[in-house]
Amino acid sequence: MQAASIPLLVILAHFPFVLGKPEFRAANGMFANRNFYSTIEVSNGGPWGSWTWVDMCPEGSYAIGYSLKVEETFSANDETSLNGIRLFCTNRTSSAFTIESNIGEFGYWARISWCPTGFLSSFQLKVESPQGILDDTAVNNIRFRCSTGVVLENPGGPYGEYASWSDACPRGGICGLQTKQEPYRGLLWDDTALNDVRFFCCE
Ligand SMILES: [Ca+2]
Ligand SMILES: [Ca+2]
Repeated sequence: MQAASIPLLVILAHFPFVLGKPEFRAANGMFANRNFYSTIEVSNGGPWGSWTWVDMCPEGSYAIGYSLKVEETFSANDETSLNGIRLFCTNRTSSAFTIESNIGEFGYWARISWCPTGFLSSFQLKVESPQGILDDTAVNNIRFRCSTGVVLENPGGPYGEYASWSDACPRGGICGLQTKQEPYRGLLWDDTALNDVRFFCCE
């Protein structure tokens, strides 16, 4: 039996997705100085907040999955919808880290969606336009397209519309992100949390 168990261990070490999710650890900016060759953006982000910090996948790995932190609808008079984006980075062999830039304080992390093969490569934002004296939420949802063409979408907020897709990473894939967040302003103010995001492409 010894001879049979060695190939199995080799397979598990190289394909951690065979038996479900590997253990992902939070990168917490550990790889933030990784080189990238391009930034991909969209033009329909919200007007509030400011750009926060960059978080990057470790060298040699790319984002192949994501999860969203979304505040439930009708949870409050002041809704914020999308609060955070977490990317799952791996080289599909040994490395497994999550990255997330700054996140808002409302809502919960929901399901993870994965590119069946390839990497996250482009994105599209669903954004509610400014509502004046009414309640604003800014970004409500995001779609990703994988390098193989598969489009991923998870449940998000109900408000707003999708606009144009970003450029796609021409080589490699998405390997980092930076969010534009409106910090929590307090009880008497209209909060929106996440307002925009940009992603980085690595070789
Ligand atoms: Ca408002
Ligand atoms: Ca609001």
